[in-house]
Amino acid sequence: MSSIDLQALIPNNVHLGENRQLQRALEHWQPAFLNWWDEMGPSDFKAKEVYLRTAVGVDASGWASYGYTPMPDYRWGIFLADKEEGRKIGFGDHMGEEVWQDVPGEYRSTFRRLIVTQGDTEPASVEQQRLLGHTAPSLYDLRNLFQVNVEEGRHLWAMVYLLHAHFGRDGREEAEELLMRHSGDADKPRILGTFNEPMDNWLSFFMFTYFTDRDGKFQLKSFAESAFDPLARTTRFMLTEEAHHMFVGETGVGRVIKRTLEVMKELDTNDQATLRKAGVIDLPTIQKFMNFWFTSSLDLFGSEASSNAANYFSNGIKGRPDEAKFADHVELETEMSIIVPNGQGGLKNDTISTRNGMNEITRLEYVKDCNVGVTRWNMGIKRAGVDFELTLPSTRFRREVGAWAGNFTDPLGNPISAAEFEAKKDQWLPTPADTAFVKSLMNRVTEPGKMAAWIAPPDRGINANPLEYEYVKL
Ligand code: BYC
Repeated sequence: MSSIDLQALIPNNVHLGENRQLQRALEHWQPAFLNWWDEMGPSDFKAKEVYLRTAVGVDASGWASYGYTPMPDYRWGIFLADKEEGRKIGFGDHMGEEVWQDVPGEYRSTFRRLIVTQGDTEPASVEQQRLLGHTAPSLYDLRNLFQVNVEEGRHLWAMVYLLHAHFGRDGREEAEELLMRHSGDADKPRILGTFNEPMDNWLSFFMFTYFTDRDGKFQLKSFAESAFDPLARTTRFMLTEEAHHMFVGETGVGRVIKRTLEVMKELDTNDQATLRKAGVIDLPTIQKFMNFWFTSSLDLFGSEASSNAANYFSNGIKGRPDEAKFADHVELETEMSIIVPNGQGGLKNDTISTRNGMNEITRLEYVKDCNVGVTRWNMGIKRAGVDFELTLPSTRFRREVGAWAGNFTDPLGNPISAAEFEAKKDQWLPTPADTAFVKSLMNRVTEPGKMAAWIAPPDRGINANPLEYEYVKL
């Protein structure tokens, strides 16, 4: 197992102390990061002690320690999963060759672009969530928000380490730029669409951590297959932390639904106005928020047919999530079918090479994974005896990237006219009034163990602590 230097200015298991130049470069970037955290991170909670999990190693059995820390003192470190001796490239044209410990010159700009894109999403999400602390429904949720935030900060460190260690001066410049673009900024926005969406309520936060963090899971899984071993090792460890973020999303949405079902039962109604008046979020509104964040996250996988994606796969840059479970790891002459607009208001099947379809293959795996939680939420609804089912919309619905961008469909994926979409979109997507209503419920609850009225308590506390634990000392 790799040795861990926790005492260093930058905790790490990459022997940073043995590479003075790299250490100096990263120590130079560190104050810029802290400055960014100060200006763009969670607002107004700097001095507060938060019960946080900190990565202190990469051993599956004991990689984290828990304790009170003010967020600016969080030990953001560089942790790579242990090296797998003799690891070979598992897919594409270089299949079976030794993995690379450095970036081959011919793939340098591609790797740089992908690492920058991945890195860009991490601080972007912290910026999006910056103000949510003011309206947290409980101390438990407030702590989870901050846990997610500090870990996204660490994921930025993970990408910045690769940029500094393997991309020389260009990499250092990109690392600086990662702190200059900002979510929603008119002049210098974040790279990918979803990360510029405003997030001003906790229902959106839970949907984001369920759907958008799950894109993170699948992109990281693709990188975990990479022939560039430091990228594979970095992302493998990031996945360990990522699981908690999706847990926050799944249980968060589940608790919102649970509370709504309780009030539906109490009042014996499914009338939207009555439920809203009673201070809970009606199920059709939850469906609309789900439609929004799911479809936005679908765009993050890129175009259905992408020569970029084919090149990533052929060259060993980015594999499919869990590549080992596919039968053919080269896909040299294989083909697959995708559904695209037929140019006359309908749809048709197109045959493309499997390599060109890598984004779509990953997206479909993602959709399957999204459905697991939806099924669990529906079981709760069914158990409560309520006749309502949440459903993921079609991957053709409301797309802004790929074959369906600029084409309109209903949530089932049936092509419709722009006029029909315009006329019906308020039934399918959150309206300004829906968002205003959800926002109106967002009042801060700070008493340990207490919950806002629109959300049920979680089943258990954090790290075997009771729910009444003081997760943030305000
Ligand atoms: N918005 O050939 P295509 C996470 C661009 S989330 C705007 O299909 P490609 C996290 C694309 O860049 C995971 N632009 O693209 C979650 C390309 O631009 P250029 C983040 C978009 O390259 C929560 C052009 O459209 N990680 O970790 O096959 C909290 C042509 O498209 C979008 C990654 O994304 C979009 N949605 O695939 C915190 C992994 N989609 O080059 C963190 C790194 C596409 O023509 N990124 N474009 O200017 C990649 O692997 C790929 O860039 C993509 C797209 C999968 C995003």
